[in-house]
Amino acid sequence: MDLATIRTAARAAGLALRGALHPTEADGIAAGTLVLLGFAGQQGWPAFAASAEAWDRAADPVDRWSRRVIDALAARLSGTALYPFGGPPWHPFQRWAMRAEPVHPSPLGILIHPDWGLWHSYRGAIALPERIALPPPDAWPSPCAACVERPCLAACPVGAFSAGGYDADACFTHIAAPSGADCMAGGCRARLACPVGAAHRYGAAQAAFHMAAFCASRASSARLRGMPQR
Ligand code: B12
Repeated sequence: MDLATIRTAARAAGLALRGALHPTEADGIAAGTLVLLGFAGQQGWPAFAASAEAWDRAADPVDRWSRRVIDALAARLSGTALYPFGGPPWHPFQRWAMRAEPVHPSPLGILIHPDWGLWHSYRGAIALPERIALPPPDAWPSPCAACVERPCLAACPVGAFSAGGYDADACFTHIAAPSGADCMAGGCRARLACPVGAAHRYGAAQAAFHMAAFCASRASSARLRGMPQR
């Protein structure tokens, strides 16, 4: 098997091949190759939007769709599927991604890609027994290194991003209130302020979906911690 075959199989399933790496002993994964799959720009969303999971009104539709599609792909490739959700503990997808493709931590915390900007995510990985030949890693520097103005940091209406990290509670409180209706409907202002990969920004339906899913995830983690629902 080679990477081109996996890329074609992933694309047929509606997913983008996000890169691959050779796990080491420190990763604790008994596999020769770990292949990352996900959404990149507008790739991935149409396949999900046309799925039964997108319309069945049950919880976690993207995660359930990912599991169905990537489990099937893993079975075809004789590999084992791993997912970024379902924790804690979480599989270290961001750390894996930094070894699989030219992504770097952005000031917002999420990884930035020189082409896709902030408009990408990981839907799963497949651990393959064989060691597949991989191209040498891309040495592209982070686009944030040359960005002096950092418009992303100034764009959040409640200043949720700072040197101290991401204040998810401040973000959630704002977007759950009427004053945050713009963020809820149009997507995260900070992410939208980034000029990198602007052509790959999510469409309105995808942006609104992710904001609603983010709200739902915060609400369920608050419930787990015994906090009042907002
Ligand atoms: C818990 C979680 C959250 C929590 C807390 C996030 C936080 N910032 O604290 C909440 C619910 C708030 C959240 C929110 C969002 N999340 Co989130 N989240 C996760 C999740 C499930 C686990 C993260 C984790 O703790 N990993 C555990 C550690 C061990 O893994 P790790 O790979 O080592 O990750 C760490 C390193 O990257 C490290 N790190 C940072 N910089 C550097 C630099 C170097 C050199 C190194 C070595 C490491 C390093 O920090 C990470 C966190 O500890 C991941 C999925 C996953 N499995 O990784 C998604 C994930 C990180 N989230 C994602 C996204 C998109 C979001 C949102 C934008 C969702 C939205 N609204 O659309 C928001 C905004 C988050 C933000 N700006 O930080 C994406 C990010 C994709 C990307 N481009 O990087 C992920 C990967 C999910 C996915 N399916 O793709 N999230």
